[in-house]
Amino acid sequence: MQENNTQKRKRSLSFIQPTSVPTLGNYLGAMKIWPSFQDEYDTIYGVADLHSITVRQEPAKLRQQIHEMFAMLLALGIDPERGIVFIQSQVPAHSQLAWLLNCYTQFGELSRMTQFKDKAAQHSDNVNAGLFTYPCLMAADILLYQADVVPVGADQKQHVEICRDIAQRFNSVYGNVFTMPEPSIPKIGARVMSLADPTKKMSKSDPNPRATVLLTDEPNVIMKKFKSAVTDSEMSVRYAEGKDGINNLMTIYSVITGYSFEKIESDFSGRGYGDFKAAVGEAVVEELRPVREKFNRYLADKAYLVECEKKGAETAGRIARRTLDKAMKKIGFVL
Ligand code: AQP
Repeated sequence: MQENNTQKRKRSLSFIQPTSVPTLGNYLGAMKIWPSFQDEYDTIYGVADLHSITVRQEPAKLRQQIHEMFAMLLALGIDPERGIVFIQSQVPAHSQLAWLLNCYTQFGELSRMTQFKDKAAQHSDNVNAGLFTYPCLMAADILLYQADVVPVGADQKQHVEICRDIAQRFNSVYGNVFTMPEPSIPKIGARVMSLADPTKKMSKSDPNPRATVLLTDEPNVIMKKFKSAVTDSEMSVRYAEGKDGINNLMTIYSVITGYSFEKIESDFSGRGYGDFKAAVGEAVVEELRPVREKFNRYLADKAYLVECEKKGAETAGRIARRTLDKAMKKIGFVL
């Protein structure tokens, strides 16, 4: 990461919560393309561990999942020598700016967030303030680094939009403090659905193991999950309204192989769902094989992981501190 390069490249930033091993949804909707951003942008990738405690986490498991998510980012091809990769909670400026931004965000705008409504319904026994103000912390994550582009899946588009509204409001009072970020959402694969209920998005915290494919699943497990994926009784591989299960499998197959829906329909015309599910399963197994192997290697080298985590937090911390100081001075704090 060149902090002071004269030919300034645009900055891209994305985070992922260490709430479990990432799913095929996280991968196809966001993570698959993250390494390619390193060619064109200054990149920042983060393990969003502060976000993950909006839902109760078991301490030892959370600690392990944070290291695992960091190892997964490296396994995907994110290179700590080319960009910044770090753990969010190791940079205190995230929590500090989040508090400031809370005071520039309206209750009404937060109440409209779909993710808040969904998660509040899912965890009705723990509708905490953090779940409600989650978008302010996410806005802090983005704005601290003056990110130009934020590659995300479709479910996070609303959060990038509220981040823009908060930045705009702050800038209109204090001048140009924050860069306005743009979301970057893939054309296909932006919303991968659950294999057990294809009307619901695939989520890593889904308690039903048959709903998700995890990036660390062994080939036989992946094949089994695809064989039992919920489809319909029509037995015809075609993309159409009301065929949520098949549409989802076609989307997954298309993103991985690069085949158009027309080609998939013609290749599987007159063949049963069994053949198609097996083909999708095999394509996913081959796509994820190198990721799983590299992940296991990085995870085994704890000393290297911790060294990269520390270095990432130091570099991120320097950039974040500059933005935080600027925002605090503008508000009127004494630094
Ligand atoms: N089903 C999905 N299809 C496409 N993209 C998805 N993303 C998540 N689910 C899908 C994208 O993955 C990135 C990282 O997500 P996150 O961990 O920051 O939060 P999330 O969106 O809440 O993801 P999960 O898997 O649903 O996590 P839990 O279960 O913990 O809430 C984001 O860019 C997201 O858009």
